[in-house]
Amino acid sequence: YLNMRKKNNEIKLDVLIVGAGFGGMYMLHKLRELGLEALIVEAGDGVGGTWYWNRYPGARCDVESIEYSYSFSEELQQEWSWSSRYSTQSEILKYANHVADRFDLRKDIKFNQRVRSSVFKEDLNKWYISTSSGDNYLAQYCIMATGTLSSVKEISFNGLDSYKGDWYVTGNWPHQKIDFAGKKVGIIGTGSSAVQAIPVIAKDAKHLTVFQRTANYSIPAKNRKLTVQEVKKVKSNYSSIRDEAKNARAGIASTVYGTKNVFDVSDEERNREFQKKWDYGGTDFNSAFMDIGFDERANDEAANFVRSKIKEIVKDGETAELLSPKTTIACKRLCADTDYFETYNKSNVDLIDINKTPIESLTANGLITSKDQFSFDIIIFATGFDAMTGALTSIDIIGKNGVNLADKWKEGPKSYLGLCIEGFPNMFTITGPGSPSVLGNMMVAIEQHVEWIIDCIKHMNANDKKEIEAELTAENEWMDLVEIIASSTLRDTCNSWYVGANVPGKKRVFMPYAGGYQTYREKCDEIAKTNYEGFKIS
Ligand code: N01
Repeated sequence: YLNMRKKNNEIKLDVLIVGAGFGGMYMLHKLRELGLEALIVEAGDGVGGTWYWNRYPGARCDVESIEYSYSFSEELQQEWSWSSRYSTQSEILKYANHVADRFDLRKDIKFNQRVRSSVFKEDLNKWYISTSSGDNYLAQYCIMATGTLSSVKEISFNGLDSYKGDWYVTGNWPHQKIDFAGKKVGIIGTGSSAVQAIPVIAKDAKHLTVFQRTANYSIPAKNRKLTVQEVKKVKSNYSSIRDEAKNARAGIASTVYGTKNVFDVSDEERNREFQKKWDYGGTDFNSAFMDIGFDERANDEAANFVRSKIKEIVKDGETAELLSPKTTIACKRLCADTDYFETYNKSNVDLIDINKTPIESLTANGLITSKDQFSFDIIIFATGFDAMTGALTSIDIIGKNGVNLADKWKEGPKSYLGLCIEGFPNMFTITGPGSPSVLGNMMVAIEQHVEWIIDCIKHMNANDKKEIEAELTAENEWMDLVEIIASSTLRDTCNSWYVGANVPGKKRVFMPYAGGYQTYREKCDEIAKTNYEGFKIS
């Protein structure tokens, strides 16, 4: 079918979507419903995005599976049953594949092709998109469903080439099972990925050495199997769960937000609330009180509670101190773990503070720090992502007047609503910088963006319009608002990937919209209702 439509090695489409993760798949499904010719180009050989690439041991969701799932099809939600409170990567990937099969998506997905460039042809109002396999597409709209944590940070340790052992990156994990039994393993990084991987690897490895730069807050996930009765109850109640999620600050229905400030209550009541959240498990610990994310003294109370838990769990005092984070608790994304701190009580696990003794170089057998030599059979880099912008700036995206997106974003990303970028007409970004995306439930954020884009394209077609572009003033005002909101919180108080501080040379800018998902959605709806205020439509 595609070959028939191919002329001059160029395939004409209404819409080209980049990426077959949850964003791209739903986008394709909705575009088909509109009767448009749409196609996904995907670098991997399967669907699932994040869940396709992040196959490291212990990888799981940190939003409850009931809520981290599509809401758009009643049949889909009735026929699919989640096994656990937080599902494994393999179960989520199975779900992604089920969705692809159920909605017959694969026939419009080109796998094993990476989009290399996307150039806006001003004379045609269309995007000319070229891929690694030599295919070219000409499309009215280009939709970037490229994910927020999908561009793995460059592994740039000295001596990597000389290292003779095996090495793996959590964000691009091999498809075959890695056997750690009897192996000496080193892992660099203690973010969410490492926090999930470390306890699992420590079970099998002969020895595991963890190299930590910054200690991280982690709350026990309290993961468990869901009972048949629970699943049944959820299935009969899905519509109200989804409604609640749509109207919640983080797009999660189950989060219970405290209605008091930390110092409104007695020490006993405060501790009781923290303990309740700790026992419930998962990442909504900070919602125990209203001001944890805003007031440093309040924040310190929450942080002290977690630090005291770490000291209770970890038997060796020095290790416990090293694992106790010194940053504010509302700054980085909280981790949700299963036996993370407990793992440091095992005799085969060591923790190295690389602030004190930095890694100097990898060697043929392992690595050297400023103090010691380590030999490893396997080294794991759990060093994170070029978040929110990396997946987009790694493609040559050329807009009007030959402007490259990477150049436009040198001083930090600019986008209107995290959906459209001035100078780049007819291009949409699903969960782009400037939208809440990573600050809440990605599935809710994805569905909202896809549905907004669909309504926008419908509006364009109904009015016989060919080009839509964000206005510069609207974009600037929006990004100013994103910054103002972030600076009213404690989110910018440490070196997180939210501000790009984890990537050397990246401009420090708080990228997601922190004003709450529900407020954001209302704003997007209002803009659509007022004839797309802030957009030039022609
Ligand atoms: O990445 P990270 P991640 N030398 O950037 C360290 C989502 N996610 O893949 O903090 C030495 O958080 C770095 O140290 P520092 C979730 O949103 C979700 O773990 O920069 N160390 C840090 O310890 C999460 O927030 C789940 O000082 C270096 C670690 O590597 C996001 O993805 C699971 C270094 C990187 O941590 C990213 O998590 C996994 C260097 N050169 C991920 N460079 C769920 O649970 C970096 N580090 C759903």
